[in-house]
Amino acid sequence: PEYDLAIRGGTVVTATDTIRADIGVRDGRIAAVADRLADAARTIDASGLLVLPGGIDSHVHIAQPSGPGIVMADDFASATRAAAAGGNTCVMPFALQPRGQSLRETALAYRALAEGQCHIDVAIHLIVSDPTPAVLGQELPAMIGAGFTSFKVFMTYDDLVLNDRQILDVFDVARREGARVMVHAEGYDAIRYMTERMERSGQTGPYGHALSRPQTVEREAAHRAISHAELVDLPIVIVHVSGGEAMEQIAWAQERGMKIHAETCPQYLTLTAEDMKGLGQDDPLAGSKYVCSPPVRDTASQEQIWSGIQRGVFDVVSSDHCPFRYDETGKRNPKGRTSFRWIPNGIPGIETRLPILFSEGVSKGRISLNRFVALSATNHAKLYGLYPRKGSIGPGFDADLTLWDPNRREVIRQEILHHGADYTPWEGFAVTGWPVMTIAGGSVIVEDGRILEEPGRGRVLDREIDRTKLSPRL
Ligand code: DUC
Ligand code: ZN
Ligand code: ZN
Ligand code: ZN
Repeated sequence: PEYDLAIRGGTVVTATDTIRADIGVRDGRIAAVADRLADAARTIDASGLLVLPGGIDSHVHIAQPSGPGIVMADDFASATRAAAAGGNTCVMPFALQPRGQSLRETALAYRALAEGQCHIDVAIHLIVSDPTPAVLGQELPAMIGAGFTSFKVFMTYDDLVLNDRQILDVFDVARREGARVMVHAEGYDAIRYMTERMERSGQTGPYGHALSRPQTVEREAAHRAISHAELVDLPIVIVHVSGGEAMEQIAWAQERGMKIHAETCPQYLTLTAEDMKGLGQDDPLAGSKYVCSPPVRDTASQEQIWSGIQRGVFDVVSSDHCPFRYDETGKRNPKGRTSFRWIPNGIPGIETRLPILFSEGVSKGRISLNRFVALSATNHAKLYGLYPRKGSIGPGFDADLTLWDPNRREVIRQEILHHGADYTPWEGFAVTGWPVMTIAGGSVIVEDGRILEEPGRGRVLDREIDRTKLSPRL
């Protein structure tokens, strides 16, 4: 037969087109997209289904060191298993540089952790926490050249925060070397001040987390990051934007022609700070299941973020999957009972990102199918150096595909998920639209929630710098 696999009769959706077509796969790549195809060794009937580029989640945390006594709930096997079940074929986690440790050592050790353990391909970002002269002068340029072409910097957290001069210095390296920088924009000193104020006033429960990090601290940091990016002349991505205030700063910069990209996440479209009050629950730490940073806001913020998605302020919707269990090693840890400041920040969402975005976005008529594909796959590939290998459907692309039933109704429940966390913040959340098959590199790896393979197929991808693509048209 001419093809290893043919997917027939589906509606093929890319960021720009929606067509009825068959897809022929050979040697793990898409060989043809056509009206009618020659013979294939295996045929999948996709009639009634959408055929989408596999989801790419460019912001996930896997097996990341998270502080004494706190264990991240997913390793590479479980995170990529859950991602695949949720319709994804590529995820991008972070190799976090502990202060005092070489960036090279960090990156290589993290890659070794991933090798052989993944169900789907991964590409690794760095987190730069210690921009010493050696890191700025040699290590960071070397690692960028070695395929770690993107990294994140933090404007808060004791162990990660960079000061303004350090941010300018790493931006400068990124500009010279052609790397993509993601910025966690929340102001460190303002958060510390507010945290102490909340603790003094007795607001120590999970909801205090929201009060300690109001939109003001995010808006200020976003503006500061934008200003630094303007000075250095570096396009940046401001990640996990939670509400209208930071978004307005980004829109303002974009209107002035600055290349500021923005990411948001399903939690900012569907959850609110009220969830952190744990109303009606016996356990005073129940609200900790929703603690993430920036915090989730309110329904007005959700609408603002939707309007930003519709206006094109946002390029990508990622999960910011950052899974901690609700047991004693996670959210409900003993120190967390004394103050919210000890509750680990982050929620699991790698498996539910696509269904929530599809249901709230496409099924509810807020965004088109094509925009869904752009926000969930194509733009991730373009921003982070995986395009035109991944992120769309056409000859030459990896055969990473998700068959999607746009009409299937599901209720999100922990018991149907595949992640390592012991809860989902979306327990009981009803969606319309669900992934029914995930195909990675031309192989069916998930069918109807069943994982068909042991981990090991997924590769760790090196990326190359293409300076002409640093500011892709999205
Ligand atoms: N930032 C993230 O990107 N993820 C989880 C926690 C955080 O602060
Ligand atoms: Zn962050
Ligand atoms: Zn953009
Ligand atoms: Zn994150």
